[in-house]
Amino acid sequence: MAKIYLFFAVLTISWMTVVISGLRRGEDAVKVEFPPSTSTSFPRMVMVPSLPRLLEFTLCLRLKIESSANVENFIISYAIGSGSDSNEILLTANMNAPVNITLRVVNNLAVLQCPGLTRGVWHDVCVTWSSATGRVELVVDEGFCSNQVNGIATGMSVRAGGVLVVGQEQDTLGGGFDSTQNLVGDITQLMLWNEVLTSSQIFRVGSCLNKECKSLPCCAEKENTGNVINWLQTKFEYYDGAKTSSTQICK
Ligand SMILES: [Ca+2]
Repeated sequence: MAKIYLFFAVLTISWMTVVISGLRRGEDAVKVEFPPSTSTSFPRMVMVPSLPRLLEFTLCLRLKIESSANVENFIISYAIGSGSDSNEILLTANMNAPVNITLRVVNNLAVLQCPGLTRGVWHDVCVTWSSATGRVELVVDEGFCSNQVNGIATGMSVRAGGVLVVGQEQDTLGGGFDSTQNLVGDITQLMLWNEVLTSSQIFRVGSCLNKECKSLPCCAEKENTGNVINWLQTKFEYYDGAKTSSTQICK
């Protein structure tokens, strides 16, 4: 009997090792699909740990907005309390011309035009913010669309202890959703660093996310593992039909 248990233990360990090493190579990952919302159903993923206080950050993800999505898509909402100004971080994509990504930091709004952002296509999106400079920078698809805005939350900080939701906008802490303020689409490789990455680092992150990543040694190492949100390790909970599925992110 002991031999049988040992056999299964070895099998289990071997299988886990294969899966984990597959993820670490960046060849296989998990994407999350967000179906449309209804008046009673708000597909979302909610980060289990909270965020630390941030004086700067770099936020990257791979994003595909579905063709059926609303004009305005709410991708990330990090709220600290209730009320219209409760979002410390709010990332949206507005598909009406002029197509733009917006980043709201402590109620300061940066609008970053990006005409190349289209529905139904995977895009690599990175945004940075610094309290010291007040600068917000956007890089989409490794510089295909780059833009920056100054004077955003200069000298302020993103407070710790809030709730980070992907796919819905919060009006109350972890709730207060609106069926028109959501994301309909897929995301993967969500990563957050507590610093502003350099342009060359962001370029490498984008390169690792897109179809060329298999040829680059950087993939699945630092560029795929944010030090605040690590896509391979940070725990999320899924609600109202948001679901994970395996995908070959390099294709
Ligand atoms: Ca709202």
